[in-house]
Amino acid sequence: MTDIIFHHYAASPFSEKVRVAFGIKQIAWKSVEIPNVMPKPDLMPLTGGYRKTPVMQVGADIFCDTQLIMTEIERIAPSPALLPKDREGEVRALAMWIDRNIFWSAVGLVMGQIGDRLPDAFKKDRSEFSGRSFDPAMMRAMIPVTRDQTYAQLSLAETMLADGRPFLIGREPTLADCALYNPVWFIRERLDPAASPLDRLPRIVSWAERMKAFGGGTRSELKAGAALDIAKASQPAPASVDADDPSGFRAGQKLSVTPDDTGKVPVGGKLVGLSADRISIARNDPRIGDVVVHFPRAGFVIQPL
Ligand SMILES: N[C@@H](CCC(=O)N[C@@H](CS)C(=O)NCC(=O)O)C(=O)O
Repeated sequence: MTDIIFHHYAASPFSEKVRVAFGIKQIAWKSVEIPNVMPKPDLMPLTGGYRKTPVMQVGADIFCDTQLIMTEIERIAPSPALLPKDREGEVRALAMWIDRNIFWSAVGLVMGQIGDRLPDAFKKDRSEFSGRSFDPAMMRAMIPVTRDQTYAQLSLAETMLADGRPFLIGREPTLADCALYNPVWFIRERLDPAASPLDRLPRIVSWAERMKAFGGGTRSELKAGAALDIAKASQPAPASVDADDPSGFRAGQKLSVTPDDTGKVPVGGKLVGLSADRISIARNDPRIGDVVVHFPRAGFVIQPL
């Protein structure tokens, strides 16, 4: 198996969603630390412009967004399953709700409390990233709202645990647990392990302790330059385009792919892979040669170039 190379930084909650999956599956992986703000000069040759954190690399295949990174990890290391075959749609839908709703309430809550202590470079970067001014005073004023929203949404997860099950949908952890660990970990790390509203959600707190106990798998450090050398020395894996896809896009067509929410930087290339789940585009970079960049379909806008 070609090594998993994970581009991330310690304080990134979406990275923690993946690191805990490495822990559950007891996977060995190589860690490349990336900056938490732009510029990211050693990441751009790989992604072609996608700037979010994390990114996963396997040789010359680059996987963007944890939605896709998690399904790819499941393919590489199927056991223990985070996407149980009979419940895959359900856990992926739960993960989507958590990523797109609970996460943002939790970020608002945390930033409302620590935003004014963050460096100006971070505030400027996150204003560009989100398309909205990163305004600590406004976020502080919004704490009652963000705390309410975090409480109301986490209460749904607390209800799921009410019958004594150890994990969200049953006896074993799934992708849904990894997704929920992202905002809960963020609140616990940046505020306090029992910060409000977690102090009202005892089942979530015990569940978070169970998740923490999985650790983060077997990590070894890799220099960013070495990851680029690996991409250069590798060939992308074959991919295929579904000729029946409702978009009508054809193999070889030039397209751009852009996240629909934050960090909206288009990545251009030639279509080499298309399914309901993912879009894969081939690009060439002067430093590393041919790579294929893979994105999920949900939450990404595809446009012909
Ligand atoms: N939908 C993305 C969200 C990733 C995301 O928003 N990550 C944050 C860090 S946790 C980010 O990219 N922040 C800006 C940055 O790191 O440059 C995913 O699932 O990977």
